[in-house]
Amino acid sequence: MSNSTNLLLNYLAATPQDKIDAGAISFLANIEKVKEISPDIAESIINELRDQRTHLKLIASENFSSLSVQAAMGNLLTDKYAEGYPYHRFYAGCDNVDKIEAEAVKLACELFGADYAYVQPHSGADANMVAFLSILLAKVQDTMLKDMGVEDIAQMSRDDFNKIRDAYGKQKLLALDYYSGGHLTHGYRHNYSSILFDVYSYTVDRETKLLDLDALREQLHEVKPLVFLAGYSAYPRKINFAKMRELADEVGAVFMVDMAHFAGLVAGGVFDGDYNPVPYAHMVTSTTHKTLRGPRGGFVLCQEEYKDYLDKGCPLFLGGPLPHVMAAKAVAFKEANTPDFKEYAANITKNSAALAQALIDRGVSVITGGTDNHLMLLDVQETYGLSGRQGESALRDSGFTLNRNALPFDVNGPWYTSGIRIGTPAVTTLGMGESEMVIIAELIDNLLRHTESTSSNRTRYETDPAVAKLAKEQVQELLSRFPLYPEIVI
Ligand code: DSN
Repeated sequence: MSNSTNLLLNYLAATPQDKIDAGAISFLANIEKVKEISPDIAESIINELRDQRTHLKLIASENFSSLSVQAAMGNLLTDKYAEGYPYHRFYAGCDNVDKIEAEAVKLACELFGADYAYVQPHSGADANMVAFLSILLAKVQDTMLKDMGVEDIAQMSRDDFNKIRDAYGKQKLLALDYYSGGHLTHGYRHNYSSILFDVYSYTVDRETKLLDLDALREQLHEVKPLVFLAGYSAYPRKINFAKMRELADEVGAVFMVDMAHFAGLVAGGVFDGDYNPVPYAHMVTSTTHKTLRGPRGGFVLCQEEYKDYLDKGCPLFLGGPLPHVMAAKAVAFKEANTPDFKEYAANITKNSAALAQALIDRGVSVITGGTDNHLMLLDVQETYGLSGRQGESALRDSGFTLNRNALPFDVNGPWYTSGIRIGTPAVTTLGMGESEMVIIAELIDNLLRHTESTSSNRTRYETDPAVAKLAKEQVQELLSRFPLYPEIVI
């Protein structure tokens, strides 16, 4: 491979010694090593960097992890099997993985003030599955085993074990409806959660699009679920978890919170007191890569009573843990336990509020009239006569990356949708502030006002070419002031 195409050597030759950065070396060295086997994959990684540098990332569930997080993930730790949990493994040679996982657990507990953390889940969906199964084991299986006087399920007859399996299928889950902002794993019909549970959903209020705790209380008393689940992927307001726990206690439900979206706001102290789920929920699940800004992955926090059940996540459901990702999670938990991260978390919500207000000032229909967290939902059908899919695509053409999203009671369904969801975690990581949010609002609104639906099937659209061109230039100008990974020169 010639030096002219070797990004690492070019970088080293062109960079003054005191400016050389280990993160940049590590990234570029990785690219060169991948290139030796697969130039196409190396090219795609570089192209992804180019894409993220030239598009404004407004996807509410994405962020930019640090190069330290990325470096912890890309190494030989991927080669190690470590089924079990720290210092209790089904494989030999796990001493270093034991230390890594134990450190990640300790840091997660410190960061969130939790009794116990389980950091093996590979995603938020896996974290929810581990939590659901742990609750079923604790509340259904163990209670039945006790009544039957049996200690080990492996010793049970097929008929007796089937009694437990039958009982699992009858357990009720009450969770936020997908269209009201709940996640797929919260009982969506096309998801495993609706196979595992007899699912009941609560919705937001049809008028205000806000959660109505009085209506929810009534529904809880009617359904009496085993699991009462709070948390969301697309709800723009904060939730009073202290109050929700009181409601759960009234009917003896296990209170579970999925904080995947707002874990960074909890870690950074923006959601505190009654709005911090950790002291109130029996079980809290999360991802690590959204507002928390870590590697792609999941984790679960729980109160002491569920600790031993969570530790069975593997072999119960998860395959081998990913030691490289657990190492990166530990790095991210450490990064999040700093004054800088607190400031970052506060800025996410300041930016979100500023962006929502600027859109409202321009006449855009923002669901619930604003936001308390990192995300907002725009009704693009009502405001511009566009489906969410048309809005998403038109914006992407001009340099915005965001996603369409179903709105409460959406008549356009989950594929076309009537909404777009906007989040501020990534642009806040780049260092943008409230004045940039006003610019972004102007660009989005102007572009969508000059976009027309050109097909009855809610797919095709046309944007005024002059407006699209100008928006693209303005996005590039904005991004040039807030470069992504400026230390990496390609
Ligand atoms: N896909 C994530 C989101 O965008 O909200 C949730 O899993």
